[in-house]
Amino acid sequence: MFTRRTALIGAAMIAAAPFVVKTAGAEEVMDTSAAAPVDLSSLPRRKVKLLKPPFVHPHKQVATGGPAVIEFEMKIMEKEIQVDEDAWLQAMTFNGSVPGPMMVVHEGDYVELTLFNPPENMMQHNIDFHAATGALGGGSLTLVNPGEKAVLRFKATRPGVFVYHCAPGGPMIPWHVVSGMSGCIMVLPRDGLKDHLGNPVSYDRVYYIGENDFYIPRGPDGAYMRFADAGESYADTLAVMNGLIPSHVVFNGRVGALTGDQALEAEQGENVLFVHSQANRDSRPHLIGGHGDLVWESGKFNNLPERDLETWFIRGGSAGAALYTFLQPGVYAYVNHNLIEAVNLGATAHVIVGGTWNNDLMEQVVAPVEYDVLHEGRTALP
Ligand SMILES: [Cu+2]
Repeated sequence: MFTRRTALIGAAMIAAAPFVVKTAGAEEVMDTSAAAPVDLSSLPRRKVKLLKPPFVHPHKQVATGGPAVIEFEMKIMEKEIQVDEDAWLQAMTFNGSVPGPMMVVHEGDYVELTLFNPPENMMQHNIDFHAATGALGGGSLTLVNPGEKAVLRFKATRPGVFVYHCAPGGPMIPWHVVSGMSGCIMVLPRDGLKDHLGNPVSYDRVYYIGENDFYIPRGPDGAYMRFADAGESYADTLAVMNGLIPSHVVFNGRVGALTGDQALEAEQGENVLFVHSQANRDSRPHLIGGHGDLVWESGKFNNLPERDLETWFIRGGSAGAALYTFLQPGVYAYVNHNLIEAVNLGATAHVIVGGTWNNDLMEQVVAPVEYDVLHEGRTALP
């Protein structure tokens, strides 16, 4: 039932970190060639092009017709990314972005992913879908060396938002994940989302926020170290990783990825679905000045959503979803409410909401003004 497969790693990698070869080389691969074939030839097939987060490919919220086979393609790219003004990471990515793109299907659909590991890469990769059943979430059927591709099909049987990530074995697993190899899939109920009473709800926009903890080492001069490739970065990065104190905690791959010109947008009155994933570490999203009207904190749509949350909890290795109707215009900060991580380490996004201010919900009755300290200061309470 199990066979073993040897890792293929570039010569530079071997020279830089010979121990990596040993740990990655003994990954168990499942042989399913004796299983009875399944005939899906009667099902319609749809090919979907994935978008770079925070955007999500066009999709129907309520399925029309029966289950289909939804075809996706992803290319694994090992490349350096800039994480902050003074920090770079030898990243490993699905489709070139951190996080990888979000996929959307409906319960009962089949997800068929072609995973490419281009020859210019140095390392073996795979994909573990938390939404899938069996074979390490697909990880043991998709282990691809540089220059190889694999096609995995799984049936999306459970509705919710789920993490996917690379898991090529041993210490490669956490390293690849904190190097950027994670993303999210949303499996919608066929009849769409429901509120706490079972009434249908829909969203006008959906944004995918993937949170990452990075562990970038500092050199003797105190500056962040920059490396020629991932292999060269491994030993120093591992030392920081094992201290469990991230150098950066960011949304969508870098400090400021979702602020300024790249801030999220919405209009007053719109329902916005925020899907938030963290493949490695706990998080606690909070929308400053707003709420989670309906929150699937654990991200699984067969559970009733919680209402009116101020902050919600994303367990490391999971995704959650929060639906909010924006009632006031302005700039909202969407943060990890560990405020050190939000402000000092990077986990802040902005949502710019257009519309007309409602003084009934909030009014600045007196704008900041100097007061008469001698007079008012004496009469004011206490
Ligand atoms: Cu990988």
